[in-house]
Amino acid sequence: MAGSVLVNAPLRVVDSHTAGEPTRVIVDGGPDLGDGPMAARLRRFAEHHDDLRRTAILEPRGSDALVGALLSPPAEPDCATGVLFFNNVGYLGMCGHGAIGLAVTLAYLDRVGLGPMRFDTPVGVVDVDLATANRVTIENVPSYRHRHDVAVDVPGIGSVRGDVAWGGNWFYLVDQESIGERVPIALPYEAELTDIAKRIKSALTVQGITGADGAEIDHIELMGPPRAADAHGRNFVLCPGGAYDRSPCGTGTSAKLACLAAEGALKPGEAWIQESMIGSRFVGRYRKGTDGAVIPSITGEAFVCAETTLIHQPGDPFADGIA
Ligand code: PYC
Repeated sequence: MAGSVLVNAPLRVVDSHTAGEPTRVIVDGGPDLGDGPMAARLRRFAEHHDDLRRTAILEPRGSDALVGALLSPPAEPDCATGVLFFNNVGYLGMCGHGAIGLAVTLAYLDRVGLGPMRFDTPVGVVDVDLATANRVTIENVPSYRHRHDVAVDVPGIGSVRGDVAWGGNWFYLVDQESIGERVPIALPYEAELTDIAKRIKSALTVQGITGADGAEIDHIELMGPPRAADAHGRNFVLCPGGAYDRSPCGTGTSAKLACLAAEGALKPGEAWIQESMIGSRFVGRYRKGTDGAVIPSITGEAFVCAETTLIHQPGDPFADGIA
């Protein structure tokens, strides 16, 4: 039945943006997903409560750029909360901008104080340090370059070369120099950049190029030169549902750090200032992990921008979102 998820249980949400990219945290309401590991809870959420994802994220209550965060008691006892991230087409293992937004939201609600805390996610525990009400550093899950200099034949573009890397999600990272004509990474070129990234994504699928164990590469990251003199790179990240990340993408910056480390192009502890498509920025650093992985840390700012109760009026044909 349309709108069933909201009929008896309105959802209280707090919206924030991290470097321009929105996060919606469900702060009251939501299903009981049991007490297993976060990855099992994510599967249960996807299998039995996808209507909640659609209602909270899709238009008319949400938008394609929005990432949702459902809180769940942590499976790891030293964590402040467990969290499941989702978007307009499905679910994310981790979300860097979302974790920064979540820390700022929990502080806004007085559920946590400044200082260190940990979040339990389906792909591992993330350390979080809330330096001020808005400035956060996350230490992400171990990240690594899976394959280097992988060629993909892209219809309408030609041969493109890039790295496949894990930063909490799977990325194909392309230095724009490897694409003949370089489209500036800037808002007026959103349509062209989206088209290029979508073509690359389809070509990866058709040509069977994946992450480890056949995992789908669901994020495409185009890298170009920075605008600001003190920055090191600017990116355009195509998210799984077709929207571009307004922030420099926390998991995408983690994947980039893993590639820089593998290349010997950035030392442990050195800062990498990553600009986004809209000019917002994250500061990335890494320390060495085990088995060739790096442990990235990402610093950025988030701001709470709305407190809302999502409701359903009887007869609303789009209470479950416009799919
Ligand atoms: O910041 O990791 C991130 C992210 C993933 C998708 C959108 N943002």
